[in-house]
Amino acid sequence: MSDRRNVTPNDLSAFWMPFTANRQFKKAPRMFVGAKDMHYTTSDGRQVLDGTAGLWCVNAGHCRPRIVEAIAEQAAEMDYAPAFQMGHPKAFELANALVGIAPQGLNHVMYTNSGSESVETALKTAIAYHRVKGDGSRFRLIGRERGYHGVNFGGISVGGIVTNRKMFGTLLTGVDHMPHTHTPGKNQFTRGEREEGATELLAELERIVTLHDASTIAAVIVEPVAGSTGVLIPPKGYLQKLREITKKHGILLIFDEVITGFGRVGTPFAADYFGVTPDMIVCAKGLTNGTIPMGAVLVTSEIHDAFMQGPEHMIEFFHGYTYSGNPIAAATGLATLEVYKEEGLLTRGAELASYWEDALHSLKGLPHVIDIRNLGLIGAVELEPIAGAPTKRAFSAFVKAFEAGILIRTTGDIIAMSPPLIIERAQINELIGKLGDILKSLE
Ligand code: PXG
Ligand code: PLP
Repeated sequence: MSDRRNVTPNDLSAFWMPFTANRQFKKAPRMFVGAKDMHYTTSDGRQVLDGTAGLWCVNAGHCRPRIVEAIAEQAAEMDYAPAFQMGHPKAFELANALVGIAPQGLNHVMYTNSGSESVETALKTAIAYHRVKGDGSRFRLIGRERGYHGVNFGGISVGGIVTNRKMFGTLLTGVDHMPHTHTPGKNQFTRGEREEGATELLAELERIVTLHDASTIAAVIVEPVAGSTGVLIPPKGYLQKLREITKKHGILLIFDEVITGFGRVGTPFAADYFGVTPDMIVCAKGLTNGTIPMGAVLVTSEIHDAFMQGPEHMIEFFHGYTYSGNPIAAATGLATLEVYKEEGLLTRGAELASYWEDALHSLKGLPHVIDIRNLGLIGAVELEPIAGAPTKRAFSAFVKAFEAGILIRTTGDIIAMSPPLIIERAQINELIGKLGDILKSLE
């Protein structure tokens, strides 16, 4: 056989990296080679405090022994079982455990391998649900400007990030968007949720519903708190009103809790924090502490039961993935939920929230800081963009932070943080203290 390899060892060119400035990265790579609890180890042996829980996913901190063991044991015991027309116990156990921590009424679980796949699953379920109920004219989907729902076609269609959409043609048809919940110029430096704005924002939903007629709309999908586009906190009452409006019109409400799920805002799900129960919850990330890819969609009995009709030998829903409920992922999810439970991590964010809020807002007044936002253990610091060079200032903060031993995340000129829920107060001080020094040193 001829040698088809045309690469040299340590060549970085073959891997086309996701959501990365590839050429810039490969000139000056930033590599992690190890992780433990709150820290990463870099390839040059430095410790970096994780201010972002990886990508909003490592909620219990890194390389937790219980989770590591569960992965190893399951890999040795049974690596894979067919997902279609066969089962294995841990997928059922995990579904029960998830229903146990989910808001009341969300009693059934479908598995996926990511947030993006969970979004597709939820959108398809919504449209199919109306159809099995004999209401096939409800096919429209409503998302929101600045919403992030992953990168697959359905998700970018309901999503509202221009750069993620504009390259990809016509997307899904029959989609409309509500306005995002951020009102710059009105609500800077608000701690948590602001008082005003819910009614005006949702008048736009009523307008969209009137335009298309409610009878054509299947579902509204929102992130309870938009994470990816820079931590946009809804005003008080917004999600409650959204629930009322969707219910009134027979429209399903989907909460995309890929970031907000599993304790991020101080409750198991953001649905609990806001006291609003949607018809479906989309989750991923924290479900397995970010270790083994897995996502899930939680649905009400009403939705599930609507499909359970027709001859019993027939498949009820023609949807699923090769790896839906994969044994290693299911074992990992179970171990993760055990760690969350034993350490009280699903509510630890509530204990730390005010300390976190005070620490973040202490950055007010530093150079270039034009806004600070927070909820639970999520925070964002928005910087004034450099004229003519948007994103550059925040990216340079990111690189300096990495050099100074803290991991932050930037989107546009917004710095976002979401540390593992095991963070200690002293580590919050270190994270915010170092970030403050960096902000003072920026051009
Ligand atoms: N929905 C929401 C609300 C998300 O935040 C997804 C769906 C997609 O999940 P997957 O697993 O397919 O990536 C996400 C993912 C960031 C960042 O830094 C956010 C995400 C992913 C990567 C980076 O803001 N969110
Ligand atoms: N493409 C082909 C050719 C396949 O056979 C399959 C699954 O069998 C898929 C895509 C979907 O893969 P997955 O189930 O991992 O999403």
